[in-house]
Amino acid sequence: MDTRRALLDALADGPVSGPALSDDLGVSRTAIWKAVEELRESGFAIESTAAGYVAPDDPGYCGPGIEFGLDAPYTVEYHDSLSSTNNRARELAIDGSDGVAVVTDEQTGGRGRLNREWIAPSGGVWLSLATRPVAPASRAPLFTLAAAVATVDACRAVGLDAHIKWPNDVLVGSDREDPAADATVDGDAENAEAANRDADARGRGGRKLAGILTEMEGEADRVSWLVVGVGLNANVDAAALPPGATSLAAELDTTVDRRRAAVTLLDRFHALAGTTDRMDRVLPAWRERASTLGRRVRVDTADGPVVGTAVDVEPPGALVIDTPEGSRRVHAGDCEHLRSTDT
Ligand code: BT5
Repeated sequence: MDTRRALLDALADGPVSGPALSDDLGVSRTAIWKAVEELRESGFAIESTAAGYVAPDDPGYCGPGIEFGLDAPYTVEYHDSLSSTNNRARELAIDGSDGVAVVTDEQTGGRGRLNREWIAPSGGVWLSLATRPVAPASRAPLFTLAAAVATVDACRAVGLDAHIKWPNDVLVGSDREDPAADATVDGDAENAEAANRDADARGRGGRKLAGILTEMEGEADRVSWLVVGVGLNANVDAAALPPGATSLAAELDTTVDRRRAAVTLLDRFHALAGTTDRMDRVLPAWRERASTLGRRVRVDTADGPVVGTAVDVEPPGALVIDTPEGSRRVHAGDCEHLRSTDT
């Protein structure tokens, strides 16, 4: 383990004496001092006290701040602004990095699936994990599902109950609610704006809080690199987002601890998909958090629309849909939740 991470781990347990840590790690005192200075320069304000080095009360939303308290063996590369964390993580993964999370405060060229635009102003959790998993390429969809589970748990950790719409949307609220009806009557502009968002969200299965973009390269029998990118609208003004989208801050009416959300997301992802032998945990965890199962859906696939009742998700992430023509397995596509009367 590198000195900087060992220092962060030691600080999590209380004050750290430089000389004692240098003995424990078998590195020079100068190396410890340098690690302290580097962490301070990255925004993690370590204090020097009579008892030794002490972690700051607020570790901050920065690289070491996110690594502090992280159980997963990931390093975090933090930027104030990037075009796309997926692009940076892809560069790192191609160069051989495994377990580096790229995090940025804002993205200027964020991407969704099929090169759609992803709006990512300052205040969100925009992160991509560069990995080189030992897995066949056919298992790649499981990483997307694991990231969706991890994102729901991150939302729950900061106080908002969210759910998953197959395959990669994390939503809040439901298209079975109809809050728009009341809000428009009293003519309140703020409520009307929220009502419009809700109206637009109906059919999408709720208001979209987060999306996931997985990109990979590999042969059939082996992934060479895989990047899982998550965009979570945390402390973002909902007015800056597209219709039908929302943020944690808008839903909770207060700003959330982005550091906590990012740490939970990375730790949960690692618990589910950090090693291939754990991956049989992904589908049960996904089913528990999904709102798509049991719903009438329409999935637009490359071969045309499939309409029916979503009954299960099967390895490595296919949606099983009961249709009048029989059971269909859908591997990719945009999924719409239908009202029971829709055809
Ligand atoms: C997704 O695509 O939902 C995947 C989004 C992944 C974004 C992350 S951020 C970190 C990493 N770096 C990147 O460059 N990307 C990843 P898709 O299902 O195609 O949804 C895209 C659609 O969602 C757009 O066409 C808009 O309608 C809508 N959209 C755009 N920005 C949004 C936002 N911030 N919140 C909710 N919806 C948004």
